[in-house]
Amino acid sequence: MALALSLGRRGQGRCWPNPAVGCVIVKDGRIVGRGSTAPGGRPHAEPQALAQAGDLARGATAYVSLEPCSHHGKTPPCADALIAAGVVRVVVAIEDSDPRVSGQGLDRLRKHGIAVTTGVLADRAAHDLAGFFLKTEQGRPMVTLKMASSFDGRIATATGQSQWITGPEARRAVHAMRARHDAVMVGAGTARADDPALTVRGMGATHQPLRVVVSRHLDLPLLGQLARTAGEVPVWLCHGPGVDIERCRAWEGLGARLIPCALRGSQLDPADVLRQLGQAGLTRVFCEGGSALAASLLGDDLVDELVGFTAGLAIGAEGLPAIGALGLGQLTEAPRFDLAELRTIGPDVMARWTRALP
Ligand code: AOF
Ligand code: ZN
Repeated sequence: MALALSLGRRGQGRCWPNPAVGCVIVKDGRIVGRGSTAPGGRPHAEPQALAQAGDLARGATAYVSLEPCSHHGKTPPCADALIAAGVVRVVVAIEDSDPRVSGQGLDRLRKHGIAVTTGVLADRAAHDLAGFFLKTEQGRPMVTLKMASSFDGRIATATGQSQWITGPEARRAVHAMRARHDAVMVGAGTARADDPALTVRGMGATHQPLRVVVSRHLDLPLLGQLARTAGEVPVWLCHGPGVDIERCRAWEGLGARLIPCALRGSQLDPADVLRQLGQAGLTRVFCEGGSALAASLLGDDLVDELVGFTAGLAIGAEGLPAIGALGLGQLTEAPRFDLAELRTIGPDVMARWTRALP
């Protein structure tokens, strides 16, 4: 199952709107087939592993990181494929939350006399597939908030200088993380101040997540890196009502997708932004700031994971804080996360914290 999970993780960022699943077929103690959900979400993991196993699948055990599907979608049900191949035992990490499947895949296997075990490494599967579960259960993608800051939690000097606070090793790790997400997301302030490309670089030929910018007024530079590369790697712009029609046309002309979102007060409603992204199929969003977007997501309890890169550098109170005002009175109101990982990375420290997932 650990192998099935790692095969599944290979698809992270490229299988949306589908979950990135892994499958391993074992016959007489030997691995005879492996599969991962293909880019774009199809074919599913199981038929690929079964194809590799061929006749050896008869009498074999299949380990799958998610309950095999039972619905007739764009591909036939994986449960049927396992039955037809003569698999005698299926071990599953976690049940599917898609209402078209949700227990029916397991029922179907059991009805055909297949021994079914569930819950093997379920916690790890719940973590790996959290984006898919959040999308099907809450209608929004999983959000990871990443910050690269000084020891005192600043992301730039008073003059806006931010390159570079962390070292090349940390920046490389960020690129690897981007590649495992469906989308990289920033607020308009960051898009204007940093003119970021938000692409994955220095990783060889790899998956490019799409770029999402959250901008109430769509006042973004039309000559910047995002605009220049919008034809190559998709750019989605979440904006508010009543934006200038010329700006819309200009961005559409560059190939950007415009996503109208609701306001709450004078700000874009972060819950609606994520709802729209979930409806569009996204399961895993990597938010790279800035301080306003980070505060609005944290304030609404919409962040599932924090990734912090901290440099041994002090910028001082005049620097730009990583997170804008949260308006908290009591410490008990502050969003708290559990430490999941801690390591040094070049001269910096990386910590990952997770929110208790549903
Ligand atoms: C599996 N194995 O590798 C994946 C599954 O739109 P469709 O027809 O491709 O079905 C998508 C649904 O299939 C998705 O919502 C989830 O329930 C399941 N994904 N199932 O047996 C896989 N990726
Ligand atoms: Zn399937």
